[in-house]
Amino acid sequence: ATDMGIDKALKTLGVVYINEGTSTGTNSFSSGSVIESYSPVDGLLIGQVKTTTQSDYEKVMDSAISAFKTWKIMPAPQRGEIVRQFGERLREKKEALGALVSYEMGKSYQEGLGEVQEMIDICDFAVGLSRQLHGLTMHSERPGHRMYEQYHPLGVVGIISAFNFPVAVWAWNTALAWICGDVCVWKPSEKTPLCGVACQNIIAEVLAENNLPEGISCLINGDYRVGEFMTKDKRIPLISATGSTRMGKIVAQEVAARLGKSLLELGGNNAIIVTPDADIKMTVIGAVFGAVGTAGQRCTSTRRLIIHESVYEKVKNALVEAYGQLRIGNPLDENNHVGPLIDLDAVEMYKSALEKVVDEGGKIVVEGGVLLGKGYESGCYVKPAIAEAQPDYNIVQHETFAPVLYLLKYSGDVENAIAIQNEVAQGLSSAIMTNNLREAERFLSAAGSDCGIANVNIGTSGAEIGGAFGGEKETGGGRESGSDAWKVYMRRQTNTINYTTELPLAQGIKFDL
Ligand code: UN1
Repeated sequence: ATDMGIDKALKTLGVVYINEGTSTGTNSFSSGSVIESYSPVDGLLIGQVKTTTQSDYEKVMDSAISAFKTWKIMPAPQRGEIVRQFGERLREKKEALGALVSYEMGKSYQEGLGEVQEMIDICDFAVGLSRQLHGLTMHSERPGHRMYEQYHPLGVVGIISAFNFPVAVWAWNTALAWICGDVCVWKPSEKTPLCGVACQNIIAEVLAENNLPEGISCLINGDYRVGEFMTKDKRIPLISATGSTRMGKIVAQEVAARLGKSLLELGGNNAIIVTPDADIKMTVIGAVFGAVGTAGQRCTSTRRLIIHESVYEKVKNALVEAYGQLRIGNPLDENNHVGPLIDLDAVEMYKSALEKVVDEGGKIVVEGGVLLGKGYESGCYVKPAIAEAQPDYNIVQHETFAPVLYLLKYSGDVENAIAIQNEVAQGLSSAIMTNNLREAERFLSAAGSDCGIANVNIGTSGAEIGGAFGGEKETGGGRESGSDAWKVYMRRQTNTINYTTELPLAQGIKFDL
């Protein structure tokens, strides 16, 4: 177990405990109704925040817009220095923030720490990037002309994040946006508002120490109605939203209606293809972590295993055995593998998925169920389940944010497995387990996986921050985090300079006066 008790963690993070009032988080201006945050770990009330009203929101936007004036003209490497300090502060507070993530969201303490590590990693990445916001130079077709492009800050970036990664997804966006010269307004999930307050407190401290306006980082609280203040606000050129496909479709339309840009990270329906000569031990580790890690609440969680008939029974038996060893319970106790779901609604969706798969003809191989009794008082702990199913079942086509894994069988060539893998509406993460070079390359080729992430001999979850993260189709098409994902946070400008005394026109056009 962690020696970072939750009281100590909250104190370290400046988050107000329930008996002592309401957490505001600096620069949140919130004055609306109260959101209470209950822990799915023990069902207890942790704390509360106030929602942001429309007039609070106007104050937030004023502070963001005014901060942008200072921030956008600061040299990018100096902005990088602020992000470096933020990363340092995260290193100091890693245990406390990891514990709060674990307690408020329900993922294991190890995974809570892992999430903070992703924040630290993206800060390091952003610091280096702050000296590499490169544009190209081109050769002009006109004599005595120089042509090049540069990237300028975009403005206020709106970030809407989900409960399952309550701190890391914000950091992926905000660390890049900051070095790009943008200021950010963040609406964390209303299911994990205290994580938002904790992060805001950390960055506010760094900004104050550097005499910078806190409007560089703003926090707003509430549900989708508060998100709507941003999606409809034409002062916000970019909205980055993570969550369900249903939410993403609404956000995309609202932002598109005013010709804003959106970066969407939506649902996944991620599969691992298990080929005849897959390493079964590696397959089981990858599949079990992918399916039950974070209680199946990652957008990269493994939902489907597409197994060749020749190894089907072997893989199934190994999985049943592995599931038998899973310890479900308090995620702050490091002996447990699986923590609770986020809330009782999530438990209902889990139960309904298991009913549906049976209704459609599926067969349960590892029984699910809600856990009751001592240690499970919150009502949010469920048993990870496995069902044998057919690829075209309605429920298999659907993303259920819970530890439910579907076993699908294929025969013949790997192409058949790839076809099943691609036959869903979502396109986030995918994997193949094989020692056969031809199969692996086929899976990665243009005729292979249609997902944003395609792995060989690795599961579907646990991507590193250095690559671009995101997916195709109903996953929304956005890319954030590593590679050149930064470009979406900037506006590109093409510059042509004439250093002659003539004014030749492009395309050889003559216009003599
Ligand atoms: C998410 O679930 O929204 O690849 C993000 C992973 C993590 C991030 C998941 N690095 O599983």
